[in-house]
Amino acid sequence: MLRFRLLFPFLVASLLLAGHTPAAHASAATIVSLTLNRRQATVNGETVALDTAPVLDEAASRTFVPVRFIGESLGAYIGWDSETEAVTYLGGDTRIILRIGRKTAEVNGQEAALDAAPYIDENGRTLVPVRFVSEQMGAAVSWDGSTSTVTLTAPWVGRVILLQDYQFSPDTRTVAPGTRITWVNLDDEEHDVLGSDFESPVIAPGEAYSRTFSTAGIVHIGCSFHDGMTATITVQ
Ligand SMILES: [Cu+2]
Repeated sequence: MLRFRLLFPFLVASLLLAGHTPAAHASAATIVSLTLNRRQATVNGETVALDTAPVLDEAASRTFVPVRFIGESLGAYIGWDSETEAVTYLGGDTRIILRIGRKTAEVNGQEAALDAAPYIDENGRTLVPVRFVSEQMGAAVSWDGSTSTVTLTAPWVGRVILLQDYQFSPDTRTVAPGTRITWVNLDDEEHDVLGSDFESPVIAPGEAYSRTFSTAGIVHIGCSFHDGMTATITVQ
């Protein structure tokens, strides 16, 4: 599958371009609640089914959750490279790479230590440490021992749009003001994201770009390399 490359110029450029989005709609937030051994979580009050329950690694005293759940609830893209058994999270300006059985991760190209390694359970499900991934993505994590509940609080609502097969996928999307969209290029060629009042840097294969939409309205999106690529984002 995809090999993700680490391109600091891209990260720096996207920080410069997207980092100073006005915080006028700072009310956008994601609150996720998970309970040990329960296959139900809540995301902003809505119940979400988990394919496997969060479990406690007692030796490390760390809670593990299914790999997709955190990424999806916090609005990040989740990539899996079976060759290297690596999980990649791309959301906002953060890229986290975790490897099965390894207590070392990579966050924006820097090594970071884990207390407990991601693993594949006896049912073939991949689990990752919830606190590490959430905190590295910028969410606050709290633990209530009396109810065995982990709560994640992120100051954003995130959505992912793929650049795949020379299309935006999905090509129409309605989001609340303050939503952060992360575009991920899954093609083998470069794309960019062109709006009427902004243009992303070139997005190389495997790279991402993100932008927060604070103002209500309809945003028409294109790619300056490929005329046929169009999408509409409705902010309301
Ligand atoms: Cu393109």
